Amino acid sequence: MNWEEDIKKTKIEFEEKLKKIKTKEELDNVALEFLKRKGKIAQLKNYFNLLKDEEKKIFGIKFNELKNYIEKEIERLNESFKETLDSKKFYNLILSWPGKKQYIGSVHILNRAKKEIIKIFNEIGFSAIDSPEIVNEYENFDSLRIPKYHPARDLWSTLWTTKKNILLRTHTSAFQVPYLLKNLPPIRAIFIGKVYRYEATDRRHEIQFNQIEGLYIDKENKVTISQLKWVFEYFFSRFFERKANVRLRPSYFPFVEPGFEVDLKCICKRGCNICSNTGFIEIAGAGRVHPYVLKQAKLDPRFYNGFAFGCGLERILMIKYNIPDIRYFLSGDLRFIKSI
Ligand code: FA5
Repeated sequence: MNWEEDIKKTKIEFEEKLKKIKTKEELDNVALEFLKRKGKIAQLKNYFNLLKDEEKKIFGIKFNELKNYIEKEIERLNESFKETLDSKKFYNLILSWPGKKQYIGSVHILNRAKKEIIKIFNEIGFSAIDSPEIVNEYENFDSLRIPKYHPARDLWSTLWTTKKNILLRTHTSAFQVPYLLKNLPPIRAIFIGKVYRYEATDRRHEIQFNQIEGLYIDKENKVTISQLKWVFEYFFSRFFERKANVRLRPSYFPFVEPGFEVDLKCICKRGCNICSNTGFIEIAGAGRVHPYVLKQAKLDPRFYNGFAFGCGLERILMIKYNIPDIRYFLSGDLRFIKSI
């Protein structure tokens, strides 16, 4: 009955076995062998019943030392097995899983379309110019022959800022005079950007939408309405990727004379929802720049002449992609954004 010898032997035996362990399963077996209820450590405990009181104390210390040592070693090995298992899992993940496609976002359809439109107009010599969205009353109205109290102001329901005479532009035409004041003809420019109207929204009307403004001014009566029609036909043929048929219908805008509504022939044969069964889709406003506007830009209407047009960006995208409701554009609905 030599407990000291038994404690030593148990420790050596444990260490020998520990050295040979290669798998987690082997470790579990060794742990069981030493630590289970009737395992090697539990057997050593029997000395408590056999030893005298003074020896019990020393034995208790040595016994606890061994037990703690074995438990710690097993725990340490257990941890290292866990780590290798985890790293194996990690490699499995990379090597064997099919890659999960991440949606990293995309350029919004409105921005894509703007780029595309600029490219088309560049081809026929129009430059894209940045224009401000916050303008003054003169730029948006007065410079364009829409004085205060003129009923035509009602055509553009306005969002005013808290600053006197400052508003969110209701149309891109607000940049015609400021641009002409800084640039001498010949001018071929487009301004694309947001405009704002204080009006009820529906399938075809938004409170914030985009317009493409075109401005062509040259001297000596070089610019003609047939050129205006050609520009529309060229632009729409390229944009819709089919031959576009355009109709100019007399209309009224205070800043052009004569003024037109530009209609695009619908692809339907006998009428459809998009063209409200008329065969044509109203797509833009246009006309010959009014002499009053040229004068505001310090240009002599006897020598200068030109045309301007304003087209709704969302409206032409609705036709191109068959979008039933203009409100989808700003909805932030990913199903819509991902679909086009
Ligand atoms: C104008 O804004 C004129 N500035 C256009 C113009 C420019 C005429 C130069 C002559 C010379 P209008 O309000 O019709 O016109 O708007 C032009 C286009 O913007 C419309 O043809 C339509 O395509 C689009 N649009 C108008 N209101 C809305 C709205 N609430 N929501 C979406 N698109 C709209």
